[in-house]
Amino acid sequence: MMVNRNILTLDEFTLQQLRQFPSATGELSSLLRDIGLAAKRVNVEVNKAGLVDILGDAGSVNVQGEDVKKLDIYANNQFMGVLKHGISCAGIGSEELDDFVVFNDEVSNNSKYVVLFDPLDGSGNIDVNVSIGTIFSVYKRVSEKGKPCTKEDFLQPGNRQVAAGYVIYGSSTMLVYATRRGVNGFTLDPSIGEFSLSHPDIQCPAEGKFYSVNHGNFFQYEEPVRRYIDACQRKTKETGGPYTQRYVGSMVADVHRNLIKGGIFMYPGTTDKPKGKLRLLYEANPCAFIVEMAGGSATDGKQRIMDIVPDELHQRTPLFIGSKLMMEELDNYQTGKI
Ligand code: AHM
Ligand code: MG
Repeated sequence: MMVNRNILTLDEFTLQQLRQFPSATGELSSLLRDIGLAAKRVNVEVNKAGLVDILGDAGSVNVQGEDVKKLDIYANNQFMGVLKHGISCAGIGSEELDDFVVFNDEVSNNSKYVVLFDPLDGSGNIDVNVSIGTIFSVYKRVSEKGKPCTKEDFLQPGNRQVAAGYVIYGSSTMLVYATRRGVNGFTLDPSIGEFSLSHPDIQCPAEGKFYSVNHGNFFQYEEPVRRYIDACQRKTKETGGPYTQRYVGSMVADVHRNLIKGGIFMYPGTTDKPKGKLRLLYEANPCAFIVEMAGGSATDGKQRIMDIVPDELHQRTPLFIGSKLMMEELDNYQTGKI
């Protein structure tokens, strides 16, 4: 059977989009190409993680107080490296780095964007061969061009994102990428080493049957969340169910399933950690942008995730995200309507 080679690659797709806007500078396309390259390099290492001595603790502890695996560091350096050497990015913020990194060279100081990323999310799953991911968020800088970027460029609310995406290193490797023009998914075709458009114009179903939450924390959740989870378990055919509980423990994988099939993902605050575990700037915001652009929604239980004005690079937030109607039902619990 002849392989269909008419499917657009990521580069072809972004170039095609660019052709529709002759005034665009191409910086965003170039940035995406850089990210795609880093993702391919990380993918190669993730695939052989069980084989080589890259697996295991690197012996250091990251700024969140968690053990750093060697692959986290490798991924962080790859993403930072391509962005630094590219022409579109003035600086980055990363889960693995204490502070923002301002590239501060002539080209970077004239670049349009800053990028925030979690280089390898769900890294607790590396050792057991379960999907992990990279999440990224792109902002147009607000500081003066020609000068080094500043903290204000990074601490913008999520509603100012110009693009966001994630890469899943799973049964196949995928890059899902959103701009205000829509959400598109590309699957890595290993035979040509390119991300190829496999999921054009992704729309999140308004309703689904999946709910994803860590049940182990159930008794630490606030009452409205517990009542909603209880309702999920009681769904019948008549009330849109039955629901299925699915929780990978890699947010990218859980959010991706629910984006494609319809569902809701929750990481609520707990009594121990009222702000939950997930980070606003490079986990919640990019996923919120992608899911909203596909027709879903995302909140922290009180307000829209993307309206939160951040004050700190590593700040955490509770996260509820997914299909529109499921989020509305949850909201009814959280606002006391049910
Ligand atoms: P990480 O950034 O340290 O990998 O943590 C984030 C991950 C998410 O991918 C996932 O949804 C969550 O942690 C799972 O946490 P828990 O095991 O507490 O349910
Ligand atoms: Mg993470």
